[in-house]
Amino acid sequence: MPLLPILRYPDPRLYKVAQPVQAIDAPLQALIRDMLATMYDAKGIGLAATQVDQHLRLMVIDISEEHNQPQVLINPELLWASEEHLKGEEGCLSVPGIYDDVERAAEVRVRAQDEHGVAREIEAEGLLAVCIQHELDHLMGKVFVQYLSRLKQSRIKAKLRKQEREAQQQQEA
Ligand code: GNR
Ligand code: NI
Repeated sequence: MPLLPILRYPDPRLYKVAQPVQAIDAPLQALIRDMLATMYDAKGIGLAATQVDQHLRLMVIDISEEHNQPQVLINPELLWASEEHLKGEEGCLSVPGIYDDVERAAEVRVRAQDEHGVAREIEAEGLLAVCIQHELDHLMGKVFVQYLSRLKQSRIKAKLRKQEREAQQQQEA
């Protein structure tokens, strides 16, 4: 199962809007398998197709301690979000090493198809609610740092560009 390269902020491809999945066929099943393997390898709790440069409405999530409860959400639709909001610290596999507070709806209800094409409704709170909203944002071309101040965003960009440069130089040496 090949691991997929994860796009890093501020890669412009992270700003693309994902298109609906048209068919749950063999290539899509392969993408789902590779996304799950990539998410587990990177020790993430979620991964949106956008992050692996596939601009389809697809996300994988596993918030379990044992990493044995994968959830696949195809063509997810936000049905409802609570008025109550909560602030919590977020990170992102596309923004390595950066963590900051984001305010999100405390509870959400989402409709999506699973990997078999079966429609289901998910009522989420806590970490699952945060993760679903974080992944829905990726599918709309939004990265969590875009909720932070312009100053923080430019500092984060500078830091990640420096990391990128140093990794490049390491390879050349
Ligand atoms: O692994 C992840 N952890 C996380 C922690 C708090 C809020 C959101 C997340 S999602 C992130 C994986 C990721 O980047 N998904 O897009
Ligand atoms: Ni993310």
